[in-house]
Amino acid sequence: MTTIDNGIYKSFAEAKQTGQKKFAVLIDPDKVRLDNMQQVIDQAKEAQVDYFFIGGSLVVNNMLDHCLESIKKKCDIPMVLFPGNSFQISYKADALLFLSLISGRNAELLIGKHVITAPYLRVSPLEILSTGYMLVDGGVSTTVSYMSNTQPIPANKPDVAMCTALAGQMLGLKMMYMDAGSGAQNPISKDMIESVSGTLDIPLIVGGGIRTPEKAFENVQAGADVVVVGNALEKDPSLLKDIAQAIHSANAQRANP
Ligand code: 1GP
Repeated sequence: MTTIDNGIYKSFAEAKQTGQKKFAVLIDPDKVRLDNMQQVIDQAKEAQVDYFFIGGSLVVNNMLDHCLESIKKKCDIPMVLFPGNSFQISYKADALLFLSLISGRNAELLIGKHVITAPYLRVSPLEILSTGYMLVDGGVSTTVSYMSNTQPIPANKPDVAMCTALAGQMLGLKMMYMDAGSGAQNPISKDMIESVSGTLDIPLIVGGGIRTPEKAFENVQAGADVVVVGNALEKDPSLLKDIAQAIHSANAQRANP
C-alpha cells in the first residue's frame, strides 16, 4: 500500500506553520449549474481561491463526477471532497476529508462508516486527510445536524469546543474542521475560534454561515487557517472577490507588519 500524497496536506500544514491564510470555496454539486461553472471558476482563479471543497450533507443528484470533471478541465485549483456520506467519493478529486464527527456521539460517524470505506480508499488515488469534524450550533437546525443525528456543540461553550479539538488532536487527527453547518444563521464566534486555535498545532478549518468579508477576516485574525464559504456565494457570487481579498489581506499584513 502506498500513501497517496498529492501535496494537499502539505499545503494545509505549511499554511498553519507560516500563518498564510487560505480560502476554500464550497461547491455543492447539487446546487451548482454546470453552465454556471465557467463563471465560478473564472472568478475563483482571479481571486486566487486556494481550494474547492466539494460536497453536501445530502446530495440528491448524481452530479459529483460531472462537477469535478468540469472544474479540472478549466483550472488547477485543488479539489477536496467534503463528503456528507460514503457515497460522495469520486476518484476525480485530489483529496478527501476523512471526517470523524467528534462533536457527536454517533458511533457510525465517529468510526463505523470509516471501517466500510477504508479498503476502497486504500486503493484510490485520493490523498486521505484525517480530519476531526466539530459541528457547532449555528442558531438553526442544519441539514448536517439532522442527517447526522447529533447535537452540535453549544455556541456559547468555547471550552467544550476547545477540549473536543484537543482530544481530536491527541488521537492523531491531522486537521480540525469547525463548522456551524451550511446556511447557519450565526457563524462561529471569534471567542470560540480563538479558544480552539490557541490549543491546536494542526490546521484549523472554519466554516458555516460566513456571509461577509468582515467576518471572514475576523475568523483568520482569531486563528482560523482556512475559511470555507459556500451558501453566501451561491446567493451572490460577486462576494467571492471581496471575501478572498479579506482572507488574503491577513497574509499581506503578516508580510508587512
Ligand atoms: C458548510 O462550512 C461549510 O459545511 C460552508 O457553510 O455554506 O454556510 O458557507 P456555508
